[in-house]
Amino acid sequence: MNNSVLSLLQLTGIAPQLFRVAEKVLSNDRISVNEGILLYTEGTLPFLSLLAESASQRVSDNHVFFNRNFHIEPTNICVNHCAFCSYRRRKGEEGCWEFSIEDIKGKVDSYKNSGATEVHIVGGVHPDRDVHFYADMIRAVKECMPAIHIKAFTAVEIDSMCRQAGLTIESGLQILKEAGLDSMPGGGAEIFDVQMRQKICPDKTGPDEWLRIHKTAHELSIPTNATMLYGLLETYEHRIDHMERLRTLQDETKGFNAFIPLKFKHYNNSFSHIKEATTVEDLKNYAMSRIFLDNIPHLKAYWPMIGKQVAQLSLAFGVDDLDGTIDDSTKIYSMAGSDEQNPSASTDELIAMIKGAGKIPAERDTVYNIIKIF
Ligand code: V47
Ligand code: SF4
Repeated sequence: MNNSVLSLLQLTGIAPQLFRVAEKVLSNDRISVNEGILLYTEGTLPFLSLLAESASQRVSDNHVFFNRNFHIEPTNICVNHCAFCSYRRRKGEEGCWEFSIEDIKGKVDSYKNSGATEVHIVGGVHPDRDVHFYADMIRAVKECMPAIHIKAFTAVEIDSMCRQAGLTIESGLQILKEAGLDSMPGGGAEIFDVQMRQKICPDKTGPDEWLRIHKTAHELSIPTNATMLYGLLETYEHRIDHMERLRTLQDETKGFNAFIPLKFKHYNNSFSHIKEATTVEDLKNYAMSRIFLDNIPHLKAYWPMIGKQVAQLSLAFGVDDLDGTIDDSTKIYSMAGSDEQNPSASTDELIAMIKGAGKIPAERDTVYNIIKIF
């Protein structure tokens, strides 16, 4: 099959250096940093789609995954000052919130009979909530829904909550794991280049520390995801550098489940003057992520950020995961101007999106065990 694809590609008259990279991808060989940059700059959309779909088929065999989940954002009070953030508030500022553990229990209770298998908990870096507070929160969630998978806290939140308790990352993560933390989401990675970070998130946990926290989680058998914020000042070289660092860690630990490119949304933040990436750029970026990250099993399109139509299109560009039902429970993107102001999708809607793209819908748990094929 790959040989016939290569013959077809030859007929289209693509440049010899692109043909050689295509040969590598179609034979399951890893591409280099320079080849990644070449594909980003020279690869056309149909060409990248073809390569990304071939890479995706090897992992997911035409399945597209989703789960039933809801989000809890415990607070939007944050000590950091990321210039792209529309969500952060100072303590006492209008529009801030900080849920107590009782509040969180009430929210979880309302999902008891919803069929949700996962709760995603991410929020701001609170000035005075430490690891013990968050361990209590996790225990309270498990008390309400003992079978729920808790995917919680970015490396940036973990970094701060451990420091506040005077604990190492390893001890802090161990405490959270014993309380019931099952996995970690991929946020806070932004773009790893330090000069870029200086401009967009100067006081956030740095790239080496972000990677070290994920490595420590993997060593404690806590699987994690990884993200990349794109469409904000960075170059293709920065994106490939970011993915290269993730690919290197994944070779070592195999602890990342999914990669999630996060499209910069510009409403109501210090970078509102920057135009958002085009849909063509979104699709190219998904394809490149699938092609370059040959060792991270899944590629997720986070539909509340890009909208359901682009998410459906992304299924032809290497994406094999649409996240979940989410159920109107996240504010981080609606406050940054996402089209999805009240993000919620029924399972029927997700199934129709996947079937409409010619793929097989598969409901999964957080760690990609298949629950049901539709
Ligand atoms: O790290 C904040 C991003 C992330 C904006 O692991 C923005 O399954 C775009 O961790 N425009 C947090 N992005 C969200 C997160 C996440 C989301 C979905 C799935 C998973 C997963 C994890 O949100 C932050 C930051 O990169 N973000 N503001 C903005 N204006
Ligand atoms: Fe805080 Fe996260 Fe916003 Fe940065 S992106 S200011 S860490 S809430």
